[in-house]
Amino acid sequence: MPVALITGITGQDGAYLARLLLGKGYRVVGLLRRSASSDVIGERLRWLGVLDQVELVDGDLIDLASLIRVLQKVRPDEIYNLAAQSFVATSWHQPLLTSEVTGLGAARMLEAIRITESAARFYQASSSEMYGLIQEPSQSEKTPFYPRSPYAVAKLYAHWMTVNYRESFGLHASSGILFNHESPLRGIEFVTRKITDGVARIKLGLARDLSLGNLDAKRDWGHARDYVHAMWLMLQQDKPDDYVIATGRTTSIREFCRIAFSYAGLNYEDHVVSRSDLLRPAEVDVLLGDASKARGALGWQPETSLEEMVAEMIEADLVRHGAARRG
Ligand code: NDP
Ligand code: GDR
Repeated sequence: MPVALITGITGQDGAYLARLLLGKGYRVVGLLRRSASSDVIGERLRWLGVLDQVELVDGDLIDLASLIRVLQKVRPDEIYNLAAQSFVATSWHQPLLTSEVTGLGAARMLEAIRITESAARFYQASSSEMYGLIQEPSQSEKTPFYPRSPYAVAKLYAHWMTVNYRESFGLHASSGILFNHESPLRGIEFVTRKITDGVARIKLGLARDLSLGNLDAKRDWGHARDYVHAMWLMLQQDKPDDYVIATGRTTSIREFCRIAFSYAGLNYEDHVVSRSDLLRPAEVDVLLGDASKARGALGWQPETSLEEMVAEMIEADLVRHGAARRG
């Protein structure tokens, strides 16, 4: 039975990836950092019905010794490094922590692989944020990077360390440059989930308005369920490589609002307010991914449209708020 270690298993992608790998017959072990809020740990895994099928081991990307111990104990065949301080806006408030976890954390895991002489295949969760101030209208693996936040700078470091360890030490290390992907399990602080949660609250009469920042930014949004499949495909290849994963369609926040509010029979212009205090110090104005390489080499393509995903997210938020209201 193949063994997979997932860092960030309690996050959105970790939960979907765990379910995918369990379905493929893997033993799935997740790295879990200590938290005082143990009652909410595993909420996403529980939502997907797989919490009791995964093993959780103590560890933290900040603590190299814990990573070495986990690799010695678990002996994984595949390592998916998804853990990160992943919220771009927070990275300006906590740039050093973001560098420690999102940047150096990946380097620590790569070092742990070397030190333990593990033959595990390694996946690094790279990001379209690395393109930042875009240098080409459509971004592929060949497009130069221009990061615009401490988060993106940290991700770029982790990306190049992954490439460097592959070239220096022959590690089977791949980097997935994933564009934004969402789901009902997306953190509430990210704009899509903030919007679908807001739509549900307004529809149920629990709120009237929704405050957002920049409505003109554009993102290439896909579904997390489809994107974790691409992660797995990358580690099944004979040769490690880097791949862009994206839908090839870009949509503004404003248009996302229009689609989401109209799904619930509402007009976004009656409810959405743009607040200057929610703007970022530096913005990524537009992202549009070119995933031709992944389509050709991995046979990967997105299965879920933006409209289908929005509907799924709103339905889930209506259930959450409806259930909360019933107490
Ligand atoms: P989430 O923010 O939902 O999950 C982040 C995970 O990292 C959580 O499990 C969190 O644990 C864990 N974590 C944070 N700090 C540490 C630490 N010091 N040690 C161990 N674990 C830690 O992210 P997503 O699931 O959305 O994204 C997964 C990865 O993919 C991230 O690296 C993200 O930056 C990257 N990415 C995401 C994209 C997206 O659109 N979703 C696009 C491109 C890249 P806890 O539950 O304890 O907080
Ligand atoms: P992003 O996602 O920064 O692209 O990073 P986020 O959803 O936070 O922002 C997307 C865009 O929406 C604009 N925006 C708002 N964003 C938030 N969060 N809240 C608001 O109220 C709001 N109003 C407008 C932002 O300015 C931005 O332009 C995500 C994360 O998952 C990263 O970890 C990942 O690497 C990238 O996607 C790809």
